[in-house]
Order: sequence, then structure tokens, then C-alpha cells
Amino acid sequence: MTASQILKDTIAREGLAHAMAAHNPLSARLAERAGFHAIWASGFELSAAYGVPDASLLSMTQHLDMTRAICEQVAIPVIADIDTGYGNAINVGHVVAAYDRAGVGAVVIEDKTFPKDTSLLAGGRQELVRIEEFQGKIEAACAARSKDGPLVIARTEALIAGAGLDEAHRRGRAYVEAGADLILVHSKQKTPHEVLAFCAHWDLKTPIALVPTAYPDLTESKMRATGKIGLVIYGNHAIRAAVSEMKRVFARIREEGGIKSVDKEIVSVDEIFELQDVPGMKAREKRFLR
Ligand code: SPV
Ligand code: MG
Repeated sequence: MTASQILKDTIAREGLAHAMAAHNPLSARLAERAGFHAIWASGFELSAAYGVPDASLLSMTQHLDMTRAICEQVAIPVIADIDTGYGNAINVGHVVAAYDRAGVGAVVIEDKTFPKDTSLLAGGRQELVRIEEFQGKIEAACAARSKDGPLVIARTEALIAGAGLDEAHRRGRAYVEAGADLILVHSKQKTPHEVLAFCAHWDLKTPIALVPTAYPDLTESKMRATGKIGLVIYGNHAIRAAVSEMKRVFARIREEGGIKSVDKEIVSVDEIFELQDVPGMKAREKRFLR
């Protein structure tokens, strides 16, 4: 089965698939072992890992290289965040074919202008492209993928841009018409009211995807209860968890002038060896080195 078929099956079987963000293969492996159905190859996380804003500063190649490396190390589907598609519909076709070859299970394209600004930033520059233009991008994405290639998830930023629920619905419907497999509706409201209102009035069969970073009260059981949400993406919890723990450990080492007490609190070097598949390498050494 291809990655997209696995993702589609998971949504059909579970009702709701869950994806955890990753910024490298190691974080993706940890998410896979924690039991997530899929990996979100997040533009925000990779930008943060490079120490730059999530504002179309990284190249497609930088994101694709990391996404490919992630795909090589996990068995679960990878959902690629391709931002605005790095240009117009022609660029989108080129980009989707490349991510398809890398083995992703889905791509998410958002309806903002290039260069984009990150969605959750207060006062961010949030400009939407015309609906027809974005339909062209969705159609180009669908035309560029191979048979059973990545699902095309169309992401509307209408709520992020303050354009309102009617505009979000208009765009969601137009994107389904253009061939989108799921509609991701993003919101930066601190409560789930806005996205729940979107779901309540969504009368198409196409599943909705959410990124509940701003409204953490919306649990998976509440999402399931709507009967409309097929995918939840935890958008930045790998990089935030990593930063929390690095800050804590680094501060302790400076406070204590050494590593004696933190050594017992953090994972062992042996655990890192295992995460790197050193045991697999050792088995291959035994077999092949003569
Ligand atoms: C990302 O993780 O890159 C996303 C989600 O697109 S958000 O940062 O909330 O826009
Ligand atoms: Mg992103």
C-alpha cells in the first residue's frame, strides 16, 4: 500500500487520524513510537530548527530534503507542509511531483500569497490568493501526482486572515470542487468555537483537518463527536517539547557547574544508540564484514 492509501484507510477505520509534527527523522521516529498515525513535516518546526521565521525563507529543497530523510526512517505516512506551493500552479505541479517521489502520503497547500507569513503570529501579514487561482493550484497538484500518490489537502487561511466563516466555507467548497481530498481550516482563536461553527455548517462529505495549537481545549473525543473531522495535526509540539527540555537541562548544567545531576535525568547515550539503529548496524557488521 502507498502512504496515501494507508492514511486514507486510517481515516476510514479510526474516524480521526492523528499526526505529530517533526523537524527531523529522530523526532519523527519518536512520534511513530509514541503511536501517532502520521508525521507532519512542519514548515514551522523546520524553520525554527534553522533559527529563522516561518515566512517562506527556507527553500523547497531544504524542506524536501528533510521530508525525504523523515520518509526514509518511519513506516507511517508523512504529511508534507508545502506552504503556498513555492509559487504559482506551475511551481505547485513541480513541487508535488518531487514530494510524491520522496514518498509522502499527503501534501498540504495553503491559500496565502507567497511569501507567506506564519499563521499564529499576532499581527502577521495574512493575504489570501483569489479562489480561482488556488483552484488552479489544487488541480495542478492533483494532476502532478502519480496513481495512489499523495492526498491533496487544501488549507484555507480565511479565518486566520479575518475573512470570516462564509468566506472559509466558500473557499472550502471551491477547493473540494477542484479536487481536494481534505479541507484544512486553520484558526488562531483561543477557543474552538470558530472551527466548530465551521464544522457544524460543513455539509460536504470531504473530511476536515484541524491544527488545534491555539485552542488546546478541543480534544480528540470532541473532534470525533462532530463526525466531520478526519485529521488532527499537532503542529509544533516536537520543537516546543525539545526547546522546553533543552532550556531546563542547559540551565541546570550552568547552575551546577557540571553534568552530574542531569546525567541521571536525561536519556542515556545507549538509548540514542538504539534510536540511531546501532544494533541493526552491529548485526550487519557480523553478517557482512569479513
Ligand atoms: C506548521 O506547522 O508549519 C503549520 C501549522 O503550518 S502553523 O504553524 O500553525 O501554521
Ligand atoms: Mg506551515
